[in-house]
Amino acid sequence: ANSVNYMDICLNGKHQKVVPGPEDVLHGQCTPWKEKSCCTNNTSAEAHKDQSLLYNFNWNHCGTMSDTCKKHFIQDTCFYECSPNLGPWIQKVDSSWRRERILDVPLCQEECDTWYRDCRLQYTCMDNWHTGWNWTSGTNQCPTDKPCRLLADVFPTAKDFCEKVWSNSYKYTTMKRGSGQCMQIWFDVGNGNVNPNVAVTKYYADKLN
Ligand code: FOL
Repeated sequence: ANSVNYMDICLNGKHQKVVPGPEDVLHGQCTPWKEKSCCTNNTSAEAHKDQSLLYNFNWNHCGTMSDTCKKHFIQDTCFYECSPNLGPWIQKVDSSWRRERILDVPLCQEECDTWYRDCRLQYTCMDNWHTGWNWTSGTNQCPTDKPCRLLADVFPTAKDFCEKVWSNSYKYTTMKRGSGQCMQIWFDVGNGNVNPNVAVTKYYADKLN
């Protein structure tokens, strides 16, 4: 019954709406959230740009990131900005750019494993992409004492990558897509499919009560 407290909530972040609701159009990979969304169409469009205005974050900080890898980061951005199903994992934070964060969202194993598989041969200089960059140019650049390395060397395992890249937004799990107990950043809606994360949020919200 009290699970309602955790359902249909938007993160109090930099770009999220105050209350989730339908959007006539969401761009590209963010379209699965259009029925009930915490992101606007403008945010969804920015999420697909290399130099997006969301955080001025540059995926290409160690050379051009492959499209195969980048599509997972775009999907993560859609999930982070658009999902109304993050209630059980929202925590207050004292930060310059957001009032709340997500912590330990249980990510389905395949979601993390395919993301890591598609990115492991890309390059990065940082094991936490939230902090420590050189922003003097207006976008994130590697600090001089942090050389570009193979992502698989910076993050030796898929678990290491998914958990550390956004400072523990995600928790790696061995639960499978469709189990109802882990979150998917990738899913299809339409053809009778509903957002699978609604049931996951309900499951954890009920447990918290
Ligand atoms: N995806 C997920 N899943 N979780 C997230 O928390 C998340 N966050 C972002 C994007 N996708 C996400 C936002 N990313 C800075 C860097 C990255 C970023 C937002 C902001 C940034 O300005 N970093 C500064 C420190 C700022 C501060 O903490 O005051 C730096 O020093 O690099």
